[in-house]
Formats: sequence, structure tokens, C-alpha cells
Amino acid sequence: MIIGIGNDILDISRVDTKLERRILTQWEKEKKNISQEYLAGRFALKESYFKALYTGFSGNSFQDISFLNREDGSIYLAHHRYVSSKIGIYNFAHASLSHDKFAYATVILEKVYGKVFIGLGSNLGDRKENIETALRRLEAISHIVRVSEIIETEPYGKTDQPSFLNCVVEIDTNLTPDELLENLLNIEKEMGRVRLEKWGPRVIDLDILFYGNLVIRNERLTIPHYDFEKRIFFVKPMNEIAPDFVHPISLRSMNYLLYELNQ
Ligand code: A4P
Ligand code: MG
Repeated sequence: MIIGIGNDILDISRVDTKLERRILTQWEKEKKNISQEYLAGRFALKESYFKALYTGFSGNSFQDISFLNREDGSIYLAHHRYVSSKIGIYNFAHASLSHDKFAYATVILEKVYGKVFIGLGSNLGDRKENIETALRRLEAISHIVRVSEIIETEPYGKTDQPSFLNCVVEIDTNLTPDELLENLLNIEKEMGRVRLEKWGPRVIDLDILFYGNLVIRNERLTIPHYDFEKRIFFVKPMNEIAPDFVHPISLRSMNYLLYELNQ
């Protein structure tokens, strides 16, 4: 369901390039030539987003979000701070921009049932029991839509550790990404996970793979998972339960990503 729509139109010649520091984030500044047109476009996109939230600018900052370009030139929204819309949480965002003399932007926010995917992994203790316990805990905080088969996989990254059991679950949730992470960390803690070393053995690991098509980048959260495409233990179960789901940045389907990994 669409829960927010916003648009904005701006005369490019009237945009003061001194606004660059206020409007653009460090990611948006990575573009080499920051033209008046580029600045006007980002301004219009951000105004559209605030309108789609129905909050307006109040309480928000231009630094909370970036509008970035995919390889094909299309635009996606990256959140550095997720703000729920006045009328609820959203898990899909769409953006579009055109210009000639004016910059014209549209942003649409949607809440789609399910489409939040969590990767589960265990390689210590009774691995199957650990996965099943984590699934029960997830059921207590969200609605479970689909669970993949549990597969045994060789350790990735740090290879001198026991093999893993992995699976992926699709949930429907009204928790914001930050609240979801907080809940997952709690489940990990309650199940006795001790963080000793990066990529080391673990009773249970719960990673947010996708939160709809949202892109989130801040100190605490990176969504989609930063290494998703390279990990067969994520891609294979994702392909089983959602083969047509597309990675929000590469726009590759799970089906395609699995095919690529198998090459
Ligand atoms: N964090 C950032 N983004 C996310 C996200 N999307 N989901 C932050 C969850 N957490 C996210 O996590 C550290 C912090 O990451 C969290 O507190 C949160 O703020 P962590 O799980 O303690 O980190 P880590 O596991 O030590 O490192 P890393 O790189 O996250 O490990 P991964 O990616 O979790 O990989 N091989 C097989 N076959 N199967 C596996 O499941 N898992 C790993 C661990 C290595 N090899 C494996 C498997
Ligand atoms: Mg993890």
C-alpha cells in the first residue's frame, strides 16, 4: 500500500550553489562535477521525501538521506537515519527525477506485506536447535511469512571453524529497522552469543539481509547486508523463498545472483 507521495519542482537557475554544504551528504558529494542542476535535483528529491513522510522538514535534516545513482543512472534513496512516516512505517521507497529548466522530483513510500529478510546462522552447540529457538523468538516479535530450508554450509571468511547451519526467513514487521536490529541483538544475547572475534564461531547470528528495498547506511546498520551477493548461504535460501526479489542497488534478482555465484 502506498503510504506517502511527495513531489517538488524547482527552477534550476535560482539554486544557490552555496547551499551545497547544507543539502548534500558526503556520499552525494562523491560525484565529481557538482552542478547547479545536480544540486537542484537533490534538493527537489529531499523536499519530495519530506512531503511523502507527511512531516515536512520539521525534525528532519537534509543530511538524514542521500539520493544516489545506480550504474544505470536510476536513483535510489539511502537512509542515514530512518524516520517513520506520520502514517506508519514503510519498507519500499521509489524516487524519480527529471530536468530541463526545472528539476522535477517524485518520491513514493510504500508498506508492502512481508519482504523483510533475516539470515540465520549457527556453528556452535546444537545448531538445529539454535536455529529453531531463534525462529520461535522471531515469531514472538514479528509475523513469519516464509522460512527456507536449513542448509549446511562450509565456513566462509574465517575457514578454520566448524561448518554452519544457515537459513533465511521472511517476516512481516511493524518494527523500524533500528528497532528490529535491537530485537535481534537481544535474541542473540539471550541465546548466549558472546562476540569474541570477527567472523568467528557463534551460537546464533541474525543478520538483516533486506528491509524491503530500503537502503540504510549508518554506524549501526548496513542494509542490504554488505556482503550479500558473495555468500551462497544467503543467496541460495533467498532464491528458494523469493526468487523474484531484486537487490535494491544492483537490481539483480535472487535467481540471477544465484546463477552468477554458481558460475
Ligand atoms: N550491523 C550492521 N548491519 C547489520 C545488519 N544488516 N544486520 C551491525 C545485523 N547487524 C548489522 O555484528 C556486528 C554489528 O553489525 C551489529 O552489532 C550491528 O550493529 P556481528 O554479527 O557481531 O558481526 P560479526 O559477525 O563479527 O562480523 P560480520 O562481518 O557482520 O559477520 P557476518 O557478516 O555476520 O558473518 N560462514 C557460513 N557458512 N555461514 C555463516 O552464517 N557467518 C559469518 C559471520 C562468517 N562465515 C559464515 C557465516
Ligand atoms: Mg551478524
